[in-house]
Amino acid sequence: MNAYTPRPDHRFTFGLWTVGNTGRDPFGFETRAALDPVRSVHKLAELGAYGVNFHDDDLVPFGSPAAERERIVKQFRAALDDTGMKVPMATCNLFSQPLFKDGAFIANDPAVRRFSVKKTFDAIDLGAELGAEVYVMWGGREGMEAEAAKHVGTALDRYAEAVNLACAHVRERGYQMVLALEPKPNEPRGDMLLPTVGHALAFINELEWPEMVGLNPEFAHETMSGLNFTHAVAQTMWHGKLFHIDLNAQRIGKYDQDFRFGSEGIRDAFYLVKLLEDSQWSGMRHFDAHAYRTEDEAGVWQFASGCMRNYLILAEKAERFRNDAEITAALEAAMAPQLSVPTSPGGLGADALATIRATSPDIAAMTSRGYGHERLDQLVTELLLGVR
Ligand SMILES: [Mn+2]
Repeated sequence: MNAYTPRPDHRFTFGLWTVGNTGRDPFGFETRAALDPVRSVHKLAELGAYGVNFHDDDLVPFGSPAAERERIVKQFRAALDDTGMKVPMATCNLFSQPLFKDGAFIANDPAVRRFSVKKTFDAIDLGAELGAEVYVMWGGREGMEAEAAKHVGTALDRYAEAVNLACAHVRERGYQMVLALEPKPNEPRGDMLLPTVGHALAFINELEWPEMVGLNPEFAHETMSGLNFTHAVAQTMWHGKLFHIDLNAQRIGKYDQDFRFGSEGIRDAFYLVKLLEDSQWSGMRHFDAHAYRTEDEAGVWQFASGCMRNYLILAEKAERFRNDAEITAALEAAMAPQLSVPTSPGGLGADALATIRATSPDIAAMTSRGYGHERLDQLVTELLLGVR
């Protein structure tokens, strides 16, 4: 046991689909056997995780009869009881079955849309049954390749309608559950709706019960577009909409990699962990990632441990950042604390506007000053490289 040993109070969670990933990709078949969800629960508990999350079909295979569903859920619940593992989040697979080829909530065929909403209701019920308080909505097939086939504004009408129906179901059943939309720019569709955090935040304002809906931003998804994930999460928090988070690693410009957290983009991962820890974010540290295709089951558990261990190492670096006197001095030299000073301390009234109009700063002094960002950034780099 040491400072980097995961414990349940660190609130690390994994999707059943993450450790259960069989290594299949668009060019090759499975490289390892599927994992029994019960085994994943026991193994993750042993490694120090807090809980597991799942898509409906990860736990109960698509099309299972009611008796089979009951048997599986009973076994799974027994594993949770044995280990103390929780199910903080649930979600619905609306992308694997061929019937979703034209979309789920935005399929042109109303029958496909109605079935997608019904499947969502069932997944919400299954999640609620196992204690989930967050329901994630990733629209894996909500997009298109043939631009002519779907009008985007009308598709957004149908998308909003489906999210509203899900909210109505939660309200009618009286669940303590919020919904979290997960943006992604592309993959598997050529272009997907709600491609970024910004698009999704704006979409929430058009919903029937916007207070019930927030976001589940994912490291890989914003990074695929070349966007700064930490900024996306910070703005999501600023709107009070960070309901869940998907942690993994990704290089800009590549296919959706879903690598072990911290394996790529260490600097970006550091600023993200620093943001979550500095703001004492109370949610789960959820990993939506999978082991490399080269791995056997032992490699899968190395992958899971690595995700948690990297988070804890970066959390310790964030604490060192806070307590490092030279970094604090460099932040002061950069005037970082003054960003909290309002531009107009007097507010928005006539006097305050007059004060702004009368301002006459020392332009030459403002022009000539340096902010010392080179020194500040080098200090952070040395912190991350382990030499301070
Ligand atoms: Mn995800």
